[in-house]
Amino acid sequence: MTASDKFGIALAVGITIVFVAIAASFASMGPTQAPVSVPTPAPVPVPVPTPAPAPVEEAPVEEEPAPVEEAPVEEEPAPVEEAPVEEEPAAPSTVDVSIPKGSSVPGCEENDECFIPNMVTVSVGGTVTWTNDDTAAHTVTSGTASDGPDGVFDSSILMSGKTFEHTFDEAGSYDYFCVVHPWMTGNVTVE
Ligand SMILES: [Cu+2]
Repeated sequence: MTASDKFGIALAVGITIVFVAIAASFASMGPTQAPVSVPTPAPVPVPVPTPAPAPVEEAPVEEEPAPVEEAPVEEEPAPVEEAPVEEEPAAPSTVDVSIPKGSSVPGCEENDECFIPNMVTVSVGGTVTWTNDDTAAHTVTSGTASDGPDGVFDSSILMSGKTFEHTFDEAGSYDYFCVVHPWMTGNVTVE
């Protein structure tokens, strides 16, 4: 072994020792706190709030006015045509009355048939004509059997087949009778 060999070994040993010593010193220092590089989180992109779109102001819907319901026009009822007042037929201006057969015997008064018709109506100014159709004589005398003749008209004795007439110029009710047969009564209404 040469001197240079020895030197080489010695150098190697020495280097080794140095390394060991360094290693030991490192070991004694404890685990080196390796700076942990904390990964900073990538910045979360803050979402930029998009400005809410301004609310479109809705054009106020013009409310269509409710259709005014037209009040149904009440139809005026057609004026009721007044029924023409039935004009009472004007009283006749002439009336005939018969003095029937058998009226000289009581009984005709039960059916108001001593004068036929026993009640008549004539217009003012109208005329009533009595005809004696009986075989007996009679009278047509205004008034009543109970109160007697009133003087308005009187045929006096009217023989069979004869006639008597009287014109009434004033409205009113005229009773008459036969003075011979007081049960014979009649009436003339003038209007
Ligand atoms: Cu008579």
